[in-house]
Amino acid sequence: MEKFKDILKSDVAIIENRLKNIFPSDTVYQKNLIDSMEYSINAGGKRLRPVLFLETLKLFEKKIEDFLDIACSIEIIHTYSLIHDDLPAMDDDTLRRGKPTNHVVFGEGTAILAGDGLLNYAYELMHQFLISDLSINNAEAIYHISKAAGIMGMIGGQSVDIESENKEIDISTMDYIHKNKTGALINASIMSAAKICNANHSQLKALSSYADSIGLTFQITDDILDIEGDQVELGKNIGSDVQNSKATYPKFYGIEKSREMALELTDTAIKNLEMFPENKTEFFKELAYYIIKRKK
Ligand code: GRG
Repeated sequence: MEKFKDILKSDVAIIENRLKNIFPSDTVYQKNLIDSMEYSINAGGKRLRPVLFLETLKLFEKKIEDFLDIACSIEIIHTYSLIHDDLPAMDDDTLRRGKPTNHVVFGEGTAILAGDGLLNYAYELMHQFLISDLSINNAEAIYHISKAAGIMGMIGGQSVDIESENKEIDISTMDYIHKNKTGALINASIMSAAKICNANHSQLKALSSYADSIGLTFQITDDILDIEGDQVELGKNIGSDVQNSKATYPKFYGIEKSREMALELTDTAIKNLEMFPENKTEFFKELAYYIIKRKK
């Protein structure tokens, strides 16, 4: 569907345009730090999470321009997590978004601070937004994002992930890791926008289930791409899951069963859209297919 690609391209352009000038420019002493933050933020990436946020706003007919800094904050939090995930103390990766990782270019100390700087700046931006447009819905949206990024979400999942390296873990531990490490921020990208739009209980439930289904599909696809993807197209090294003895879906279920699971999850995601007008959910449907078919 050409329309899907056009919408995606236009959303990404809007997000990247704002990201280009999002950090303070009047810095002297922190210049190297800001350079390292900008290096990773402007390195590309699919911008999946802020796109989900903007498209959910559109689903409820909200003006996306008013909420761009929240969309960018989600991408900034995601980018910090990638920088820290690539560090020698974690996955020790040298390639990300088709470029040498942050610590390879700027050194480990600066890369740690770039991640810290990005995370804190996202909260500055979100609170600046809240001060300018104070409402319970906006506060709830920011709470959702903060919780998803924290110990009850992404950091919680990541901590169990690194503790599980080289250990035999059960399926429910693996599910916990991925639901939180990858799924939580994807879920919050949709749910925070739905909160801003005052979505009702059944709409929230359907959107959360859609988000969880595409989030898990995203992870399963990621695991499969780490085995059979193309390093150049992916922009990151492959084989790192085996190298780091990670618990992955193909490791537990085999590749074919993992593919079947991803297909079933995609069906579930799409079923959850049925309660919304069909002409408004075309993008979300196509996005679910894009995630399962993605090569990068
Ligand atoms: C360090 C707190 C902390 C968390 C790290 C995001 C993450 C948690 C780890 C990344 C490791 C990984 C490969 C996870 C699987 C799925 C995933 C989140 C991939 C990266 O996200 P993409 O594909 O990246 O959306 P781009 O570059 O397109 O934004």
